[in-house]
Amino acid sequence: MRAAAPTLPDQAPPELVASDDADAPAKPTTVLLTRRQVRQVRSLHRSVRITARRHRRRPGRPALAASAALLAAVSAGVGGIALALRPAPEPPRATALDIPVDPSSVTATATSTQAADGSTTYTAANTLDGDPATAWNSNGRRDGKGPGIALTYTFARPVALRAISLRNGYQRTRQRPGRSPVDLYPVNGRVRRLRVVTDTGTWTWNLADTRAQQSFAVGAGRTGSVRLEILTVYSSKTYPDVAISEVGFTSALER
Ligand SMILES: [Ca+2]
Repeated sequence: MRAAAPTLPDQAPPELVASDDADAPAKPTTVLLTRRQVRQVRSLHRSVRITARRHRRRPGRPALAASAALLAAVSAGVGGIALALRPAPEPPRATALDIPVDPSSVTATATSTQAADGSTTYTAANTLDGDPATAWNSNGRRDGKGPGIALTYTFARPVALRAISLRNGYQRTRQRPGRSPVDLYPVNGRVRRLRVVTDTGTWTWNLADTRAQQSFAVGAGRTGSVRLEILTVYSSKTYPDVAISEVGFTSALER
């Protein structure tokens, strides 16, 4: 009996067909191959064609089984390459599982604090109120321009700390009747470099001289507190105090 010569499939193998909906009609998709992978596919196709020609010249030989096996190998090879080239699934966004630490569950203290000026306070708690126009100010006249001064934030319960955010300087414009407004950002010092100390380690955080919020990814594990030790500052030419308007924390969501 003369066996039919094997033929290459007219359509792309199922592995090369993509569809978002399993029930929807499949649509061919484009697969990008490296030169090496192109050579592999061509070599496989060449082997099939040679086997098919031999089979036609010598009908009845058990070459059909071998050809079918080669066809399967081609499909598997192409499919394997397609699978290898399929974009890797995106890793889960770690940030989606991160949540802000409730500022009301954090207490802040500082080793140096400027005394209140009337109703205007400069305590470390001002960095947790969500208002950039209120700030912690050090007592620069007594304690120097900043290096060695530290802020400590203690959590009601230890948190799996992921990131710290900070708004540098005193981001308030002082308005007084009959006087020109005074931008208090440049006339107070700003933090340039911090040492971040948690229950699990110590890091150095270099900050920019900007009013924009800055973030520091810690990945520090569980900690009951964060200590921000000032190493260097952007000095002001007016007041010797250093200021921070806001500090926030992000922790991993814990079930
Ligand atoms: Ca504030």
